[in-house]
Amino acid sequence: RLSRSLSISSLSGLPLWKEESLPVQDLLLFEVSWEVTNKVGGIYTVIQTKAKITVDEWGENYIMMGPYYEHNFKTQVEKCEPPNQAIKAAMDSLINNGSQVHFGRWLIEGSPYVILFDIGAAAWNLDRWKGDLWNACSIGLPYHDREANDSLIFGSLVAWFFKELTDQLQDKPNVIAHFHEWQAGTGLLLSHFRKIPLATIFTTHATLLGRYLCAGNADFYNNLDKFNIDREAGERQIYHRYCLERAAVHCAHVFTTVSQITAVEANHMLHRQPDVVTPNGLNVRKFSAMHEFQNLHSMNKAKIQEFVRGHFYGHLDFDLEKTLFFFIAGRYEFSNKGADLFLESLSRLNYLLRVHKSDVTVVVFFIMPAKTNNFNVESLKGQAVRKQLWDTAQFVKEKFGKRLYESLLRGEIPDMSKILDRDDFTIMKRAIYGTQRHSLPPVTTHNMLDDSTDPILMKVCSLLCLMPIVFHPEFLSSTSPLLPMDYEEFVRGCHLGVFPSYYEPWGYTPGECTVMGIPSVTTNLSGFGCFMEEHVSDPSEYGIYIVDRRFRSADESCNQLTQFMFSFCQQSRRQRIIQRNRTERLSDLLDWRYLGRFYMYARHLALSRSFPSEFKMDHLNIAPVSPTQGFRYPRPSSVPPSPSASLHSTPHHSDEEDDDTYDEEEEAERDRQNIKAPFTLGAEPEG
Ligand code: G6P
Ligand code: 1S3
Repeated sequence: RLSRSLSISSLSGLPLWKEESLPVQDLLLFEVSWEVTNKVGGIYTVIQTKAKITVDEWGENYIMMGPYYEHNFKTQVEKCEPPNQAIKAAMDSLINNGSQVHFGRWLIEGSPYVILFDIGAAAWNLDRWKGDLWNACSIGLPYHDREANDSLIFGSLVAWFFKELTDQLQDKPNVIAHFHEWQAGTGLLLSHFRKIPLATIFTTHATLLGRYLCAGNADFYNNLDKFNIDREAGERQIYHRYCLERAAVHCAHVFTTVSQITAVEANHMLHRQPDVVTPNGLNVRKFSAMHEFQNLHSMNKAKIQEFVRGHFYGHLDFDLEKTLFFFIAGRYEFSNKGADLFLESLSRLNYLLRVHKSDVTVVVFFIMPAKTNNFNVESLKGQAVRKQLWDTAQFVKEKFGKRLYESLLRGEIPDMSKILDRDDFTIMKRAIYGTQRHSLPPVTTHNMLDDSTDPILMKVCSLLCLMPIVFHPEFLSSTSPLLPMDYEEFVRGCHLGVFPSYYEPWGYTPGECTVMGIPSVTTNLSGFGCFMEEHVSDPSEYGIYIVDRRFRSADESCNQLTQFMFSFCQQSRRQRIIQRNRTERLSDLLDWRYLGRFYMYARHLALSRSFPSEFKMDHLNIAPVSPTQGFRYPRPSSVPPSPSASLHSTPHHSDEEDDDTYDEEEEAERDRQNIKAPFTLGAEPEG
């Protein structure tokens, strides 16, 4: 059955899974996360992008669970009745006992069912539920920790729901419950102690202690085995959260994490080796613009150029045709996300560009949400000034065109020096005078609440020379009056995403760049970077630059990043176009249709451990999978073989690419033929 379910992707030769090999009609699959319909960080992307393939496999037997927020529900969910009587009865039981539970279809691709629990409406149970938690596993939660208390309310409602549901079902069908991250883990914990018959999976997307220790500038990876983890958690006042996380990890039938590097971390911080690594994928169809993606780059770059014209008005002493746009984006964790390293490298890059008298300008965007009270006047004014210049140009152009036309109708070539009159010149001069500026363009686009202590601003101030920087401390939106683009459009319009993270269990940002054909920088401390190192022979040739932050000093990493960016600036337009084509070719590797297999394996394993008499791994015809196994993209065939190419640790393109006969499609086809054996999952693909 498994081998029938394999199909080969026409794009890269990767095997894609079409169907689940489990008897899904006899099962219910629940996925529980604080980020279902509720965007907080990267887990939202995991759940949202994976929905489509999971619905394709599980149909109506797949249900997500999350917290209810009225605004999210109204804007993202279509209310409906549960299709399953047992689910309805379980929900009714909670509702009849004073809780509020909502059911509907989440309006994302795949339209999965969601059950959302109202945390506020159940808060009156908190003290009782704290007692239950204590009695179950001796974990006490302090009064002031709102997040932990919410997690307990959510978990108690989820466990209660599962109790009611499984009482109704009486083991038919069996239930798999997949919990993400510690906030959802309480539900797993309570279900375990109440002996509710579930096959449970717990996925950690980052360990609590790892995140805290790295943000505190600890030399984390060199001391993984040396930390006194209980003491570290206590000193950071997160001991109770840490206990919830560790208990959930140990109660789960199957424990998974998103990358190999986080698996090592989890082993030290949580004292359990993950059973499966479940790398994060993307719903690639959403991003894949086929051959249009180069055009999309051009169109969106033009929008960014417009913004830059306005933002830097009065100081536009650079050529936008020779300007590259670099950006960093994500949760605002200054050192964890590598914003510190990026800024330092930008300063060094600026120096190199000047020394080499480069005519390239780099404009750098920081898209990291911080506390603000709206856009600042100076930024808005910049766009207004640009708009006024545009309107003036249009007005004069209209007049000019009309006079020229009339003159031609009369059979005359007009006297160009007279075709515009004094008024026209006055209007134009006034418009130009209006662009005079006595101050420098602002670094931030918003009024920041903590500007005096903001780490990006402080670092910018401390650097002697820097290229133009725009700090946009809010997520992007196509309805913004300042930069009206959504994130995807923005990424497509940029040239390079730079994500030199120190703590990054996976890291979606470079992956999103990849599927949109935009080169990016990542590190060998990010799950994504390690995954690419493993599955792509020469990632930099495909536009994935991996900074070594593991085995080099901070200064050396900074120089390496500077060198990557400097070499990128030296590429010709043609080389950039070719590199974007190559980057986009890696998309299949990040597709859930390919990576979803690891989730499948985790489910199989959980069933075999929780219901061993019904589900045996050998009967399921499934063998352990390891991300270290199998698939590898070859070096692009037009790149010369070692040793000459080994001199280039940075973007390199052969002479062939400067030859007009060079054909990218041909190269892609040649590379497809060279691709190495794929992952195997118990069965070999048929033909
Ligand atoms: C795309 C478009 C080309 C354009 C190029 C600019 O490839 O299809 O028409 O010339 O982008 O690339 P650049 O790297 O200079 O933004
Ligand atoms: C986490 O979100 P973050 O940005 O706080 O989970 C993401 C999804 O698994 C992961 O990509 C990221 O590295 C983690 O850090």
